[in-house]
Amino acid sequence: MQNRLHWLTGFFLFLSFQAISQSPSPYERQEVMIPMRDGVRLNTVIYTLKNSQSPLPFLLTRTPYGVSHTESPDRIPYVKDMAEDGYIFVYQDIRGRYKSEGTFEMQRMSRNKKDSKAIDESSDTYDTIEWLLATIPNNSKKVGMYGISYAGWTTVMGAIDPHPALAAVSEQATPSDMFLGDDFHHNGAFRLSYGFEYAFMEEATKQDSLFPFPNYDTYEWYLKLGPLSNVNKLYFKNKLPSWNDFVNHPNYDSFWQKQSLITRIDRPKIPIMNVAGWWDQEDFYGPLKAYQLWEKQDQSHKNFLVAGPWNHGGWGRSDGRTLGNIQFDTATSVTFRKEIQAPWFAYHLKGKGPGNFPEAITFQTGSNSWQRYDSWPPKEATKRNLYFQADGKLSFEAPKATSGADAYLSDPAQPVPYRTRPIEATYGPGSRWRTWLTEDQRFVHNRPDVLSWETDALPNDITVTGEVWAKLFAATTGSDADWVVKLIDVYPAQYPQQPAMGGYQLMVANDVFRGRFRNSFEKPEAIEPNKPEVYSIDLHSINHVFKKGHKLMVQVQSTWFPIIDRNPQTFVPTIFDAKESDYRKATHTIFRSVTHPSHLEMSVVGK
Ligand code: PG9
Repeated sequence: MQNRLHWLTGFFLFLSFQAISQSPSPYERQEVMIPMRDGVRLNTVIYTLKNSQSPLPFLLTRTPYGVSHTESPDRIPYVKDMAEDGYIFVYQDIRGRYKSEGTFEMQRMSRNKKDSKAIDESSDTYDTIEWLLATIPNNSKKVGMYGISYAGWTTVMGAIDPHPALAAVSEQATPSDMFLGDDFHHNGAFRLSYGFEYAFMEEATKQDSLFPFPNYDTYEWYLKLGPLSNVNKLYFKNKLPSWNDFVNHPNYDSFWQKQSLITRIDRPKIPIMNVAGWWDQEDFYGPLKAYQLWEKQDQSHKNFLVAGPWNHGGWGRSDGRTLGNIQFDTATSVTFRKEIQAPWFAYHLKGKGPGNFPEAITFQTGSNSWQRYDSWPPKEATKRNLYFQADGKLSFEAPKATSGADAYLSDPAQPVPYRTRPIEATYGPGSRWRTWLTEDQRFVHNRPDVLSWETDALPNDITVTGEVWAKLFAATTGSDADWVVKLIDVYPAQYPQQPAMGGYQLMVANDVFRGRFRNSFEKPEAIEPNKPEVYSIDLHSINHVFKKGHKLMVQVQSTWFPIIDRNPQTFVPTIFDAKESDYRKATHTIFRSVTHPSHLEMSVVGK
């Protein structure tokens, strides 16, 4: 991530930071090859403090995105507060990437522990730490590890089987489960544009490379691509292992289960700070899930959560005052870096500071304030149901009518774009990928294939802190369907604080569910046409105040393209083998009656 921060959006920030930082760096750089137990050597950049009086702990980050260009840590906004405290900073190319030897394998984690020469990211972390302790002079024999996304995941790999010197970690935006909620699928729905472009970026060559789209608007390109089988036929030719894995594992089989942190995480053995961004466009499910999994077995208060109003890795980049069009009134990323991240490592690695970290620190959007909690979600939250009603209304009262439904025609040939077109390549020039979750949803509101329900203007604030679930009672004329549910904060039409935000539709929770998996993610089943079924869809946790005068809105749609591949709406054993003729229009019905009361279940604090 460090490199991608640099290479992509972070590049200019780094440059501008350098411009104001003229004084010579107190850090000294070396680049070395560190041997692993099987003889493979990993390229590693090490920054040591030139005139350190006392032994210093290490801060290690391991990434697939290239480390050779990494600036001195006192010049990188993400870590400069820690650099001021003094550490030995270590950046490593993981196996098979950039200047490291060996072969890259996406999320390599399953070594046979009985074989002393077997390797994975956990053993590579262990061997790196062993080498650092023995080789780098003036070290305090303590190590911390941190990183965003892939480097968050390598941090988890360090923590599940920790070297004895690993004293504290901060995983930030780790993926937890690539079938259920992170980069490659959500609830079984395949994240087409991300999966396709990321597999190419990491596996076509040893260094990151972008797929050469002929079109600027990739919406058009993906639509013309047709059935997914065309990817290998026309472009990848079975050469990219991750794409082949997507094709060969269309269900939640042992391939995904073995890789999931759900089957890996047990008791937290060292202090862990999990960090999530409310509008993380890549791995939002991951850090919340990792926190929850560790928390279940946390008897000695080692596991912590921080969440803020950020996109993927936003806490490491900008000052965090805004995201897209949304303002937070305060520099949330600076607060994280200075007042949370730096003190966390200073306490655990250097014994500095009081160390009284609350269980959870989360930024509450809407009220724009940091909140501290001694449990997450907070115990005082109560469940309230927000029901779909006739005439596009939403209310906290259950429907009384014995019948009632709304319907729409969903056409895979005209899918709803997930963000405003042109949809630039995910990491391509000018890409607005990083802020799409904050985009004004009016761009699809009133499309005939997007249904909306909304409350009246709120007489009082409503605070939702904790989980949001959709319980959708729905039927289709087809035999498979996707259900996308979005919870939206509708700003008042007149909004003097920021006039351009008048009437804005801000998504605060969302997800997609692939209907074939309603009974089991392992065994997909066709949907019986026209039969109402209930779909429970995890819209994840939020901490948001819907302010007085705003409205709550729910939108439901069945395409979200091309981030989600098109569901043929005709059941086929695997969508990766679907034929052009399997993709058919279908009418979907959302029920709102006494017997089929579609609603959102929300964790509400206060009245
Ligand atoms: N979201 C990216 C990723 C992490 C892990 C596996 C695959 C992709 C990332 O930003 O690193």
